[in-house]
Parts: sequence; C-alpha cells; structure tokens
Amino acid sequence: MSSYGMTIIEHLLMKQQQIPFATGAFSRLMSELVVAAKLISREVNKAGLVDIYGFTGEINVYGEQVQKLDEYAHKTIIRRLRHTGVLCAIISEESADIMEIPEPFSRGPYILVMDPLDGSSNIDVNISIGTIFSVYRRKEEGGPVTLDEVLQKGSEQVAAGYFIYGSSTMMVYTTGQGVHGFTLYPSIGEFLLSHENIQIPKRGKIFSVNEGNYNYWDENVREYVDYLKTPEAGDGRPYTSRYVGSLVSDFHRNLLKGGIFMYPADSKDPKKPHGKLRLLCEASPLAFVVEKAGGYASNGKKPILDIKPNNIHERVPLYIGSVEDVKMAEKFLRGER
Ligand code: P6P
Repeated sequence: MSSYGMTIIEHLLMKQQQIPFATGAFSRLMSELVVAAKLISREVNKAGLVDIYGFTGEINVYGEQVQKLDEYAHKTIIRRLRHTGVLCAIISEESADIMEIPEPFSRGPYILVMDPLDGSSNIDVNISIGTIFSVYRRKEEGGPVTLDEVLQKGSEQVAAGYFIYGSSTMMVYTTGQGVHGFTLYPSIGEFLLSHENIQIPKRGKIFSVNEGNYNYWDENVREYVDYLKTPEAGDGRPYTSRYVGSLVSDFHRNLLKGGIFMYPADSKDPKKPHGKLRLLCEASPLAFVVEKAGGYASNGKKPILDIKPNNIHERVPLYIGSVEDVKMAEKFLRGER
C-alpha cells in the first residue's frame, strides 16, 4: 500500500514503531527540525521583500561573509532544538567549535551536525538553497561531549538528509531504511510524502562540476571530465553538464535523475588543497543519503563514509552520485582508463 501523502510526523512515528525500545527521542528531534525548516523556508521565500538579503558584516570560521539568512537559519535551528532534551551538542558550519547544550536545558544522546543554509551565496539571485543535517549518537553516557564523540565516520550516522528551498520546499532524509522525500504544502503547513524510497539510477548522463577550476585540477581529473564530453562516455552521446553552484540543488537533481557531482581537490587556494566542501557538514550527510538510495560517494580514492574526520571543519574532495559514474571517476583518478 502506498504511503503517498503521509505527513512527515506520521512517517517518523511509523518508523519509530518498527524499532524496539525506541523512546521517541529521535522523532522529537526530527519534528523540531521540521518546524525550524518551515520557519527558514518562510524567510527564504520572502527574502526579496524584506531586508533579510545581504550580509551581517561578520566573517565565519572560513573567512566567508555571513549572510543574514545564514545566521537566521543557524539560530532558528539552535533555538528550536536546544530545549528538546534529546541533544547533547550541535556542530554547525557557522560555528568554529562544538556547541554543547547548556544548562538549564536537559540533554540527550544525539549530536546534530548541520550546514544551516548551504549555497547562501545564491540567496540574492533567487537560486535554490538548502539545509543539510546529520545525526549521530554520542558514545559516552554523560559528561562533557568530547571531540572524539563528534569526529565519527559517516557510516556511524543515525540519520541524514536535507531541506531544499526551491520552486517548492522539500525534505529528503534517511534513517538507513530507504530515502524518502516530502514536499511542503504551505497552505496546510505540512510536509507530505511525495517521493517514497528514492533510488538513484546506477548510471546517469549528467556531470556537475565547476569547470572554472579546470586548470587547477590534477591531470587525471581533467582527463575524466574531458572523457565525459566525448560520445564514448554516454554510449554515443556526451554527458550533459549541469551546475547550479548550490550543492543541495545539484545533488538533489542528480539523486532523482542520475549522474555525478564533483568538487575535486584543486591547487587554486593553498589553504584549501582538498577542495571546498566540508566532510562533517556536507559530504558525509549526502554520502549517507546517496548510498541508502543505491548510489556512492568517494573522495576520489575511498568511500566518504569510511573517512574519520581529523577536525570539525575538515574539507574533502567529493565525487557523489550514480555508483557506476563515481566508480568510473575513481578509475580515472587511479590513472586507469
Ligand atoms: P564554487 C556554496 O557556496 C557551496 O558551498 C556549495 O553549495 C556549492 O556546491 C559550492 O560551494 C560551489 O562552489 O567554487 O563552484 O562556487
């Protein structure tokens, strides 16, 4: 029986009933995250009408200007989730360090990792942007949250997903049993199941990469991208290039249609030898989603989900999407043809 049209809360409770000894803590976490996303969606969709465009004047941990909506998203998620009693810490792309849940709030077993508003450089040109999230379970029973509890491999995630604020607002998430998409119906303020058990095609016809960095790539990366533009790559037709410059948008399109998104290491910025994208807040959550949808994510050499972070804001090269496409990229990067 199709569950089409089921609310996200119904879906969470249905999944919860399938887990023995489930306490409801995870469902509580996710339901508050959904409320935060509805608030962010409302601000994103009216950004053009009020003074919420533009910059706060602050610089984040990466030396990037903080957009007002970045800050709004970051604070909204923290405000909604810190009182739930199910979190012990939050890691945000907008914060340099671990944010432990402070007194007087009660704490729980989960650690939330998030990119509150990815692609924010696209806000003022009306391109879709997104929130990326990931949930881990802490290893200790109590006490201060240690760095080791946060720096877990992506394979240890309890759940991961994203919200995309585009022509419609969607939520895509997995707890390991399938990947499911929900579309927000603003008239009723509910996310309803619209894409049940998403499976990414084993091979696509789309490649997504910023070719402005071509001259700064390793030779093998250039050879792979050049190959994709030949008829041989697509059984008589070259691949199509699609690149929005908003990770959640590029990822979501390829998840549904198939293909590969790449952010290779490049020599453009000596401070970012491993590319621009962050392991904890971006690569690992999307790798968890894509692999539960039958796809694959790699740093060009090994699965993203097998990489134990060395620090909270570690960057990695990212090759993610259809399994055959990512495996082909790995082959080229090994110098094989
Ligand atoms: P570039 C947005 O700033 C972001 O973090 C991702 O959303 C996006 O995929 C990437 O950077 C785009 O980077 O260097 O191609 O502009």
